[in-house]
Amino acid sequence: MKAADLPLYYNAVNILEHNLTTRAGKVALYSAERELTFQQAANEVNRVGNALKRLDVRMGETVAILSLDCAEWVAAYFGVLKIGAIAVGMNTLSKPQEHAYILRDCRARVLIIHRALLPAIEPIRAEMDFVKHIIVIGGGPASGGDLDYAGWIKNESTELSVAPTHRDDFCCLNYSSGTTGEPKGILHAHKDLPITAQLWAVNVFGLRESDRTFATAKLFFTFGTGGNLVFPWYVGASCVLMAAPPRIAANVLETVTRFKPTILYNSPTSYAAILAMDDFQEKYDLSSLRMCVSAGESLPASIWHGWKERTGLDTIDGIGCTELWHIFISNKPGDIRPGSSGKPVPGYEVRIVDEDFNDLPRGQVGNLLVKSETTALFYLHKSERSRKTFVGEWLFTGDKYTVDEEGYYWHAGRSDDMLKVGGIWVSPVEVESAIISHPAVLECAVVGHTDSAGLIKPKAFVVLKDGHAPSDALARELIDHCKEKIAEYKRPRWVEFVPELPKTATGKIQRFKMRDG
Ligand code: 3UK
Repeated sequence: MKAADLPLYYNAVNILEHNLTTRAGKVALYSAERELTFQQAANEVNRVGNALKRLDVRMGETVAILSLDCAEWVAAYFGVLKIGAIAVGMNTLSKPQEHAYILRDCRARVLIIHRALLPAIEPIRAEMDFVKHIIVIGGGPASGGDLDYAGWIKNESTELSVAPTHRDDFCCLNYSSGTTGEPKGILHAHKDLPITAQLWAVNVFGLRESDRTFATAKLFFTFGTGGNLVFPWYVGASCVLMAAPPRIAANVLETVTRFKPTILYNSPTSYAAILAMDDFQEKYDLSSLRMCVSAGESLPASIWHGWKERTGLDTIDGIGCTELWHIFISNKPGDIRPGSSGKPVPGYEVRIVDEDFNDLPRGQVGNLLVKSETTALFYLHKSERSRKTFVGEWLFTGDKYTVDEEGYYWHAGRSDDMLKVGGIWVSPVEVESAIISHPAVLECAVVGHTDSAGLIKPKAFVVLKDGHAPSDALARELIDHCKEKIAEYKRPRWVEFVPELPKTATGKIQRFKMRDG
């Protein structure tokens, strides 16, 4: 499928609404809190759209969503799209200062937030210059000037005409972290949703109407928005949402047992956490699953085989990125090389090149470039950075890859110092500044280190100030110190005390010298 196959004036709410003619009464969304049919979902989307228009939200404006995965997240998302506005899916794990930056950068006037996340914005309320309306999901009377979501949409009409959006109009904005500096805003157009759904979910993965998806990747990641909302609804299938954190393996297994999905989208870290439980196959019922997906970081072959042995299920590992919206190199049911990312998804072109953009022969490791109609156009408010990443028609992914004689692609790390931990970006610089804020630390460097499951986790090399001696207790204290300063998944799992760090002549820390191997 190509963009030109879509109508010139296309709105991605069609992914929901095309279901109304033939399967309006089918359950579209399952969750512990609410269940919605396609008709109910469409009605609530229209109510939200009307309520947003009443707040004077216009085409092209942003609306921020900071919520656990729930029916209201979905209604808010498609409500925003339908009126031609741009949905900003915010990361629920971020700290208040990151929220403050993003709300300022995207200039959302309306913030739709889950009650459970209110503490994350209390400290920054005074800094939220652009936000004029806060809508609170999760029941109960809202405090101060905030509006309660249910009351806000209650008297709105379930009729709403779709905004005349161009297929190239932006519809969603996601923020992705970099090594230094602020997160990068990545905009996608309405066309990118059906194109990624068709090219990967239908043509490669074989998603079908009878499927029921469940993703541990949350809806604020495009991995989650695609895998667990846009793709199932594109083919008339249903999705299962879980508000609880996916870090806890029991939450994931209980949800599978209770809601019986056929497809599980998961990260390698979460597969490893489940495999670490001795008796999960006996305690939980995974018999509804027919196929699993892994993305966000590389899936080691040992985890692929461990999962196959214990569950009998095949896992499709595919690499995606926010800049392309979804998966662009993937294994395929019936054609899997455990440990590899598979082959380019038809519709995406890829190249492996040296530092001067010359194509490299098979077997050599180089920089991965991708060409696609779904590539974002730029990073919002970051022209310098954009020019380095969006090189003509090619996207510089920052990933190192090699392709074997049979055409399978193998991930060989990153060309920057960024780490993917549990499928989520971690900047070594951010972890280093958390560690350096401890009074015993002179300087430090954070790099990726492979754990016993073959997964990358942060490791800190620390130089202590005079008068402080290395000890296990101090190592633990530094890790606890990080937990207070930054999101917990970013904390170092190991601390190694060293007398000095390797540096360039100009004093720049050479993190690559401390990596494994
Ligand atoms: C890494 C992988 C090896 C790689 C994503 C599926 O992860 C997603 O998007 P992000 O923008 O990160 C992109 C980067 O993550 N990566 C992702 N998947 C794999 N590395 N094997 C993999 N299977 O460094 C890539 O550049 O957070 C994943 C769908 C949508 C997504 N946004």
